[in-house]
Amino acid sequence: ENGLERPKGYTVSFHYNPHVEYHHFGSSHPMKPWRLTLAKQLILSYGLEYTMDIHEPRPATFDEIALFHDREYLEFLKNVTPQNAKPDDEALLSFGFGGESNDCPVFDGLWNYVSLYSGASIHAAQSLLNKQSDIAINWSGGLHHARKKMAAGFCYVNDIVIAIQHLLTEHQRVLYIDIDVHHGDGVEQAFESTDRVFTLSYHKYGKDINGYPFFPGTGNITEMGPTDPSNRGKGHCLNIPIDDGIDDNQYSWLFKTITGAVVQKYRPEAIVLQSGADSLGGDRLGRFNLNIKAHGQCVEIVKSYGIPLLIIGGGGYTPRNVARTWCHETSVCVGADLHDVLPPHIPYIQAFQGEGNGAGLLYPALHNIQHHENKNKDKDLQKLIEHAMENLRYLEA
Ligand code: VJV
Ligand code: CA
Ligand code: ZN
Repeated sequence: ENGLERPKGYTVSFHYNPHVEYHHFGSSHPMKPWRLTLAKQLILSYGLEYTMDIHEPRPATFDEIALFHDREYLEFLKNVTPQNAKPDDEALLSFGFGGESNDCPVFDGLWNYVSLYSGASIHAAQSLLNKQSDIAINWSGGLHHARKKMAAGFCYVNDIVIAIQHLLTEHQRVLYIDIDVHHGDGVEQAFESTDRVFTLSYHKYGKDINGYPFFPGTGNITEMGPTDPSNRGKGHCLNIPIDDGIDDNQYSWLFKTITGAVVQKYRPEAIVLQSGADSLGGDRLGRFNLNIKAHGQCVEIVKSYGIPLLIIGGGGYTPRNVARTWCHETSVCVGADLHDVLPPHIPYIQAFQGEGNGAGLLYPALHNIQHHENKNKDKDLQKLIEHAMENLRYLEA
């Protein structure tokens, strides 16, 4: 008896193919698929697998990925290897590979990697559609920057867009919510011309320490998709630009107020939540000061709407905290309370030991680690909320 029982009234399903873990972007690349190994080990150590339906989905096929992506791009993606890639090849560059930044490297098993995480998102969406589950989870997905024929920002195939396309076969309106610290630009663009998907992204926006805009450089509050009044997608997109150092209370206030208003006005039939963990304090690429429970509160709020929910991962570049967050959020989904002291005998326990006060705990105080000065004043956020509400008026007309 571990105190974890199957919650009554709704079902949670977990979609994960462990082969994703074995892929490497390159030695010092910040995107580390083995963070998924850590997350899975924590989830298993707390016994959460007994509270959900566990699925090991097969990789997505070429045709399944071509539901969104360009076939020529996919042929390239499928066939390119570190051995045959020519660094100044025009096709390579035009598809978003190589170039000055090495954001999207060509690595061994690339096609296998993209088909594994996409397969899990498709399978999770199917499980919601055939009502096998009410909340479906895929921590290996959430690659929100990928375009129809281009890789961008560590993302090669946009599993979110494909999953939403599946949900649209039976649902009239799908709400996409993105709490990754980066703007969910690829998903926004894919659905910019339809009113059947509303995209809502919270992200860091503005000049970075080095004077360059924070990646990808888009997502101001004024960016609401197409401006042509005849475009059905007009107004079905909301961006919430946030400055460095936002704290738990401010983020929760923004998230609750704005997401609540969108749900009330748009009345989605299904929700997709990209829960990128790079919005946590102490993230290697992030700029916010959020603690794990504040991040998890977003999941709690979205779950409380009682609408079919697909939860996917995304960014997250301090692997131990990514694992903690996604383990906590899995527990939020199934309605379990986890002990702050990590269970004994977890594999890779040393990964959770090296950080002063937080060592050996599930909920270390992340807002103190690499603290970013909070540049968000409450009165600025109040103005931001008012502007967001103003933007939502388009939904009523
Ligand atoms: O900021 C950028 C692009 C540049 C151009 C070139 N310089 C070198 C880097 C800046 C404009 N890219 C971002 C991409 C972030 C992608 C986030 C993905 C997600 O979380 O939203 C969803 C999964 C960026 N920030 C940091 C890096 N790139 C970065 C890339 C590396 C690296 C270190 C930092 C690539 C390779 C290696 N180190 C070895
Ligand atoms: Ca975001
Ligand atoms: Zn990110």
